[in-house]
Amino acid sequence: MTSKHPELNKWVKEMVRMCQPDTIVWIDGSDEEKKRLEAEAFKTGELIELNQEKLPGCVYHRTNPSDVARTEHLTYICTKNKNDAGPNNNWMKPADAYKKAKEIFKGSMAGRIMYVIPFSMGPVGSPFSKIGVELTDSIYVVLNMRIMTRIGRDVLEKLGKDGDFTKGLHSKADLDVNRRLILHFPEDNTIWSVGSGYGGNVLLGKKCLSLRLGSYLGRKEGWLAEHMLIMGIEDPTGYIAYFAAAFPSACGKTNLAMLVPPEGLKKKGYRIWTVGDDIAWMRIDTDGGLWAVNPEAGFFGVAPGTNAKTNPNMMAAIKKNTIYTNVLLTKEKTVWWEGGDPPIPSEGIDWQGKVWQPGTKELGAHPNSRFTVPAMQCPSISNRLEHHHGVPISAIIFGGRRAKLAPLVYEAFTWQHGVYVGATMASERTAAQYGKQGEVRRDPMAMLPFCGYNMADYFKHWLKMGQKMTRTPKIFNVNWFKTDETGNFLWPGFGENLRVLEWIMGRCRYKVQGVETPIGYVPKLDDIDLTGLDITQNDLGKMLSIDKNEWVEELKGHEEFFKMFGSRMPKEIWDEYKALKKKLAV
Ligand code: GTP
Ligand code: SPV
Ligand code: MN
Repeated sequence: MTSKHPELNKWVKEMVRMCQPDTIVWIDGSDEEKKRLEAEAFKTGELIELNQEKLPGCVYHRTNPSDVARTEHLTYICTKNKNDAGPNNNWMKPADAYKKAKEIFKGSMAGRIMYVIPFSMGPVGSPFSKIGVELTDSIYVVLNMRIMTRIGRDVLEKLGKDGDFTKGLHSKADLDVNRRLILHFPEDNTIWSVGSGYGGNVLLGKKCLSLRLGSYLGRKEGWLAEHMLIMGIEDPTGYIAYFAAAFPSACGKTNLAMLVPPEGLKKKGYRIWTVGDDIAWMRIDTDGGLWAVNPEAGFFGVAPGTNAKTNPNMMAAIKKNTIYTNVLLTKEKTVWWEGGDPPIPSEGIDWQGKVWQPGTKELGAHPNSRFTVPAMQCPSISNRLEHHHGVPISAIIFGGRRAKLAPLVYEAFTWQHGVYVGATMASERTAAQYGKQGEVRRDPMAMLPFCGYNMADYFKHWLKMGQKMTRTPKIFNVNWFKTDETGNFLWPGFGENLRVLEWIMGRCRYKVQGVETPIGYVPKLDDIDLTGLDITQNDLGKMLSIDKNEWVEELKGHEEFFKMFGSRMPKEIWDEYKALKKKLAV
């Protein structure tokens, strides 16, 4: 088979010549095809079939132990001009990058099958969707793309003879970390990924297309591609307020997007609708407001810590048709992870393929082990997921892991100040990326690893978007991760976070007042509903307090970060910096 698209056929042919697969298979997206691919992967051991009585339609996969998270140091933006990639990205000249990767791709698929996956980010045919084609030698990738995006025949049909598409090439090659590269060529609408089999490195529709190339396109075309969840909160009158929230990887997007109202707030009758858990594409619609769509069709969520208490909606979703990666495999072919529901299995095989028992020093599941599940299986999924306009955004929420400093919640004074709040985000490093865990690093808008161009221009783009809107969303910052002197979290988090969202919703509807502080508005103690919680107003006061000395110290970090961008940094951001410095001085 080939397609009706001469340019696509020509490109596939060229890539085949380089990678030398034995066979080429065009993916049609059918159920029959899924079964066939699974059967093949069971034979080779690429996948293990799970207990079909307990977990119907579920499969298990282990990645190479040296290949369990995104490798940011091997991820490059390849633009002609180095300054266009900016100090926030690794950069390589396109010609050099192609040459270097070609050496690894050459013959890498010998003895293997090349799968051609046409996929759509966003509903097939929607005016805001983007089409890509991923070539890969991994069945695991095909089956994941099948859940995370819309794939197959309909997409090719939509692409027609001459539609635009992103060219994505992936080969596991030999999975050698020294021969691994994740390359983005925004000027060619092309992605080359080699030497990895881990999610964010190889599901090219996700971080590579929807965020890195997406953000680049967004600036060109006047929209935003963001690392954000999208959720709706319905009040008892039936009114739904939609929020988009950016937290760095493994900092709570999935959990917040599908939270279940806590016992104490239940009688208020709130209902949560999940639109997305990782990526938001946002445009200004004809009403002058900001509207968001989730371009994905599934969730690629962190397993450890997910249980019936922290995330009951996800636990319900992942009972069927789910791909489990790097979790613990039990004797009865079910799965488990640290922080999962009891009982703890008496024995199992860990993420590295070794025998594991309770008390074994090493973890059963890798901290960044994940599940891949169709979004439609989530009980709280919004019917707006398939709607091409998406949902109107009332508030944008930034947040990260900060043991100190950032209060539980505060509201920015204006859009411009909100951009500053997003631009100065920082968070402790998690297992979702290689590097020293726990170290605080600046991660503006949770986009540091995903902004496909110079971040100074990105801040400028955010400022411009604000000017273009006639009705800007309010901007907030939250921190669920503040700790006491002994390192315990002060705030219970998870479902209880609704108490903070309730205040945010009240602010958006001008129903509650805020208390002005140098960094923004915080809630009055009475305005956070603590019903049913073992938290006093005094405790809450601590979570909302602002220590000027700590903030003065923090400002040095802001300055240092902004200076990296030199004269490209927008003046408005420096104005906000100066205004904050002045407020902290009194
Ligand atoms: P990516 O998929 O990597 O982009 O991350 P995400 O932001 O969707 O992360 P996720 O929701 O999966 O968060 C995972 C980690 O955050 C787990 O360890 C959770 O237990 C923890 N977590 C989530 N919400 C909360 C919270 O409200 N409080 C606390 N203390 N931990 C939380
Ligand atoms: C993240 O790391 O932010 C993720 C997982 O959402 S991955 O798709 O691997 O990037
Ligand atoms: Mn993410």
